[in-house]
Amino acid sequence: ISKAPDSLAQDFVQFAVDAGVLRFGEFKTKAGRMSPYFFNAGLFDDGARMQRLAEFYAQALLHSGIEFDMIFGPAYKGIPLAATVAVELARQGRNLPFAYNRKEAKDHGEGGTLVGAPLKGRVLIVDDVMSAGTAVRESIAMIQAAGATPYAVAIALDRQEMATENGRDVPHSAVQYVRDQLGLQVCAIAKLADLLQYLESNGTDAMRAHHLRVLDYRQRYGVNA
Ligand code: OMP
Repeated sequence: ISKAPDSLAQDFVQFAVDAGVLRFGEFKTKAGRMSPYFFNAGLFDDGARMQRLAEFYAQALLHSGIEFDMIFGPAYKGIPLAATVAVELARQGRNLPFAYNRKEAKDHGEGGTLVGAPLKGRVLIVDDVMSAGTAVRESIAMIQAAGATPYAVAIALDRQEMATENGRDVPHSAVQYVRDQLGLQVCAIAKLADLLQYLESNGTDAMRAHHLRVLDYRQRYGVNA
């Protein structure tokens, strides 16, 4: 059963809220912004949730129509994501190689920083959230150094907010930068717009209050996307 991208995104937001992965309150982001919401993918922390998460990635990728030859998971958070998405795609009849990196190079045993299948062809990077895009840039460099093609990025949530360069806000998001300047295709299961739609249509007073705060935040830091 495949769902329209819109309802997939709404289901995903609901799933993330239920799992306590998407929270509302006051949070400081990596860029130093006070955000009324935070998405902590590390809290998808049991087998059933991981499985469901991988299904969402696979479903979003299928809808996107993006073609790729293998999967890469950047350390650390991308590693279980790449592995479980590869398992889910195989379950759906698309068995593809996957690889990941270590943060520190090993000087014994197999050596090197890359583990898994050799990097080649069109590589899909699987990560959780892209904020400034720092992590993605590192993955791109690793893939290029191995002679493969950084081709696409799959993330769970696109915050659709201004990236920062040298501590200053720039008028585009990291996702837009990766797509428009670096030429990679980007697939997000959900984005800020989906979160706003969820909060608006939820109907409870608490969610309506969160909706207003997230709207304010978008007013201040959001990009047109
Ligand atoms: P970049 O590597 O700069 O793109 O930032 C990704 C990081 O943003 C993640 O690894 C988190 O530390 C952080 N983050 C979230 O995980 N969820 C959010 O909702 C917001 C952030 C953030 O700090 O911007």
